[in-house]
Amino acid sequence: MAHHTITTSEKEVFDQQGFLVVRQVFSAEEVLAIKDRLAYWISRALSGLKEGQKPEGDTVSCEGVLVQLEPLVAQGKVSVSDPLKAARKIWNFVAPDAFFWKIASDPRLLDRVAALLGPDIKLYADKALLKPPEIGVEKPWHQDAPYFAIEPKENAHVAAWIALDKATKENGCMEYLPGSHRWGNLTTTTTDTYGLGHLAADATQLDTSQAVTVEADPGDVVFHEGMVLHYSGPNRSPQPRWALIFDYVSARCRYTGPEPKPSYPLLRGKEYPDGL
Ligand SMILES: O=C(O)CCC(=O)C(=O)O
Repeated sequence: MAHHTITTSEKEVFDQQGFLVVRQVFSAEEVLAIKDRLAYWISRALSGLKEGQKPEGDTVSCEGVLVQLEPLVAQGKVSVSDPLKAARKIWNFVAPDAFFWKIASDPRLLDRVAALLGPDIKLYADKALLKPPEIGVEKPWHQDAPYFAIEPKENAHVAAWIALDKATKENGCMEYLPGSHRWGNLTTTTTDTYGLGHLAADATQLDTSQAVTVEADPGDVVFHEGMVLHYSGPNRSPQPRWALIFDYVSARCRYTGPEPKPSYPLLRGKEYPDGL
């Protein structure tokens, strides 16, 4: 089986910038299959809403899969008939769905993650951010690791951000502050834009003119380090901007959250007695 590792220069880019773009990892057919499967779960979860049912808060659940409505939809300010254009986020689909387990364990991702994170890899979270046309809101500047109940925060997490649509500046592609994974934890405030209560960095303290905008085609993957500052803007276009994201962490990390500790599946390598 081919080994999909990264080159020395790719590793250097990742170490220096905190993110690395790898183009055309998944084929157009694979991307369509992923989108179909996400659409299946979103439609199932939101099917009750078509009949006028109101969700509890902004999130609905279906067999453990969670779907969060876009804030303008949840607040009743915009009415969207197509459920696929009403959802902001879907998560927890790997546990109940072997299709997504296979994608999360795909060697094209795990070989590269192993080269960046080390050989012992657990899945901390799986999600898709959907940024629907015209109404998808921004995700403020933040680092991921401060969201996670893990220690240490540095060199412990790699996200694989997989473009499922063409992602452009206009529909809210990813933006990164290169090198910011070495700046320590700046994700220390809460912004309540749109009632989403995001943990975020204070953007007024950041020189965002240094940000690198990463436009992507379907099937491209951005690997980013858990402490790199990143942002995605609102979707002002008529096109959706779906992305699938797996948060991989080192199995050596300690768990720092409340008991009982959730079970984080080991995807590769070995468990550690004091590890996650
Ligand atoms: O996909 C996006 O718009 C934002 C993703 C993100 O910020 C994250 O995965 O932490």
